[in-house]
Amino acid sequence: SDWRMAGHRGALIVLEGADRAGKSTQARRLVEALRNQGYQAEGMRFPERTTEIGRLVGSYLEKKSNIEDHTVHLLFSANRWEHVPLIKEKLKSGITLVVDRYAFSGVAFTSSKEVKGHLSVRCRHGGFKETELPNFSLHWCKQPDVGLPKPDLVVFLNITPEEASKRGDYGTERYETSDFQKKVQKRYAELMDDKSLNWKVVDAAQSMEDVHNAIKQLSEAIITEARHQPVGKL
Ligand code: DGP
Ligand code: NA
Ligand code: NA
Repeated sequence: SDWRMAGHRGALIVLEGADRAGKSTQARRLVEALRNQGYQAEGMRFPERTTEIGRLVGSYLEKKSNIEDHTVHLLFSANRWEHVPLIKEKLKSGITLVVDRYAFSGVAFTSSKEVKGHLSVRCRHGGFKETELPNFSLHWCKQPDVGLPKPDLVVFLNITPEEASKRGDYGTERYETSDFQKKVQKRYAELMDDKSLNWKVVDAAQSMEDVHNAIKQLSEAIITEARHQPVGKL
């Protein structure tokens, strides 16, 4: 119906960044702005807490339940996988999806965890030796999301932990401490070394309007570029 999208697929646009970078606000504003320009656009967010798997993840984040670290990593990933049919259908029908967090949050957050506890290893000549459990490697963390639809654009909203803390206190959910968020930032920096992905860093300390305009410009360019290309895979 609209000249901008007729017959073409939509783009998969992901917003990433530490907590308090303004992702959710910017995702909403981007969808609104794209629609005003005549594009078909919809928002999506992960974790999507309304499914059965999402409710498990939500209760874990609210600290109402404890779930073993590897297990919850797989649940976050499963929560993305259960939306893949919907993602593919929307893109195919020409809808651009603006996604608030994706697989990169999974890797950045889980790999920032220190595994607590020790492994007791039986020695050859009797007795036990305590060895530390390894931390989560980026490699391990990435595996469950391999094969997910690949974003055409990943916007990283960059904010220093100092700037983030000026925006008021963190909430009370799991991960919402400045020490943890600092580790998360470092992990994102490592993930951005992957040049097979279209990362764009936007300074999230700018005014809300400037951040919005930067993201909108990047998004419009990618919608035009992506529509002739097949959707890739992570
Ligand atoms: P929110 O974006 O406000 O709904 O918060 C979700 C929280 O969960 C946030 O602290 C980031 C974290 N998170 C998002 N995806 C994953 C994931 O795949 N794995 C882990 N461990 N944490 C995630
Ligand atoms: Na949060
Ligand atoms: Na958010």
